Amino acid sequence: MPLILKPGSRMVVATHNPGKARELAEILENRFDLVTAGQLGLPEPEETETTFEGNALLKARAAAQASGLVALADDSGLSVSALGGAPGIFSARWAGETKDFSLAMTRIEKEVAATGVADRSAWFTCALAVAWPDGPAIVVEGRLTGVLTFPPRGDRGFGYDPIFIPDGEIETFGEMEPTRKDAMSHRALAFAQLRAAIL
Ligand code: ITT
Repeated sequence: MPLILKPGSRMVVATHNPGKARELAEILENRFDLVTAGQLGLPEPEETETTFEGNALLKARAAAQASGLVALADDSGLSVSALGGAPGIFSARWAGETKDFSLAMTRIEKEVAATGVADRSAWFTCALAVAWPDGPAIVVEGRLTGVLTFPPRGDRGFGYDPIFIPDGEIETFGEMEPTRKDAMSHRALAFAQLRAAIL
């Protein structure tokens, strides 16, 4: 049976990151009756997989099983070419227990400088997984390339947005109008695939 999501159906967004939850709600444009994992008091599973897709599936499945609802999860992160793709799936973990992204951005700046490599290219990845409570699941991935800039610029967005300028743009994601970010982001690219697959 093909996997289909009906507009208006109730869905849990399996994230505890408010920045992501806001962007996902904007990108989904009231298509669904959304409730967040935080609102349902669902536990945050440990991210034990080694890929964005693996971790997105793990989070979606855990939320679908715990809630009995269709669940959407996002696993995402920033990969830096000069650092061989780090922090990648460890993007949230580089900000430490206190989720201090100015610390994480400074670490990236220092580690890139220490390599002596001139390349400042980087990319954001977003894996989106949808899991149904009775077992089926689907996962897709979107990627957006850009360049890093230091010091960080702008206080919009979240996470690593202030150091990332998408290719062809002059503003960082931290400076950009949120609707512009939502139109081009790795999250939007992943959602376009999801829409093609199940909507
Ligand atoms: P959940 O697992 O509860 O969804 P999390 O923040 O732990 O929240 P991830 O493990 O997927 O989520 O970590 C992704 C990190 O990558 C996130 O904390 C951000 O710092 C960063 N990131 C992902 N998308 C981003 C974006 O659009 N802009 C800036 N940083 C982003």
